[in-house]
Amino acid sequence: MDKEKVEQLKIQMQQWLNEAEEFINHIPPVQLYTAVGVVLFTLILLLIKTKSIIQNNNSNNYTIPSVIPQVKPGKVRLFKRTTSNTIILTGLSGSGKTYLFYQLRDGSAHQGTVTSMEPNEDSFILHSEKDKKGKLKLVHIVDVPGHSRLRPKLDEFLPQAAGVVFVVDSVEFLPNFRPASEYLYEILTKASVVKKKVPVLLLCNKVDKVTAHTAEFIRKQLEKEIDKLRTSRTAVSDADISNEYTLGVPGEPFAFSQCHNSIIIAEASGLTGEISQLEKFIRENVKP
Ligand SMILES: Nc1nc2c(ncn2[C@@H]2O[C@H](COP(=O)(O)OP(=O)(O)OP(=O)(O)O)[C@@H](O)[C@H]2O)c(=O)[nH]1
Ligand SMILES: [Mg+2]
Repeated sequence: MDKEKVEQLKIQMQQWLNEAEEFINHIPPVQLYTAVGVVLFTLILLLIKTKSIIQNNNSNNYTIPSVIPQVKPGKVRLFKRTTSNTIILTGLSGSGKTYLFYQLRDGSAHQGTVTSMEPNEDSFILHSEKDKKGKLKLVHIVDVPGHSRLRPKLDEFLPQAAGVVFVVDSVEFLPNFRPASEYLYEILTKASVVKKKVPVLLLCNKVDKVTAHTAEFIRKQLEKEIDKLRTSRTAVSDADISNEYTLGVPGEPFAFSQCHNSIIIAEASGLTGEISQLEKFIRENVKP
């Protein structure tokens, strides 16, 4: 009984093969070669893409397990998107990120914002450019809360960042410069920032107050503190280090100019809307 079935199946398959052969013989050779070429090309593209996904995932797993892989499973993009329009606002809690976010979007500070508990994000045309004609590109601004428990959210957005704005409170700078330097150090040593050379703007905010420290003073203090952090962190055993990259030039005092990504410093006031240097940074990194 079983033998009979196998025999029948064999005959059926032989028939199919004959039909397929006949069908192929009827196709003009040019069409046949083109079809084979297209299939091969697609397979090669898929192979290249899969290889790069595996490499991405491997490097992320090895270095920072918490970083979300750049390509999510199921979302296979054949061609890498080369331009991003995401700008991330980061910095300690109370430095004024949410005020800046609303100034950029609405041209007003939405007085009375409270400590943010969730990232605030939106895509829009900068308020100051709303009346401009011509080619304008939407910018995607993400304001990541500074509370230490919410900071891991940053890792979700960094892989798409076209630029990072690190907001510093220039008025309350001295009581906060240690935690601020630590947070900045953490960002500057992240693989997602170093590898893609993401430009960073150090934005000294709240300059409307006369007691605000100058950008130059803030830069020097941050550099000094990062220099100390660099020495102490390198001394810790390798196993405890979550930062993948070391900063600056060994043996030389740390300076932002030694970083491979561009790090610039500017001033702003989210309260009064003096945000032209911030807008310039956004425009330079999110091109229409
Ligand atoms: N003088 C002055 N005060 C400001 C300015 N920007 C913000 N502030 C004050 O700083 C407080 C905090 O500002 P937010 O924008 O909420 O701070 P944040 O960085 O979003 O803080 P988190 O959401 O906790 O991370 C505000 O309530 C304002 O009182 C500024 O440009 N000048
Ligand atoms: Mg906020």
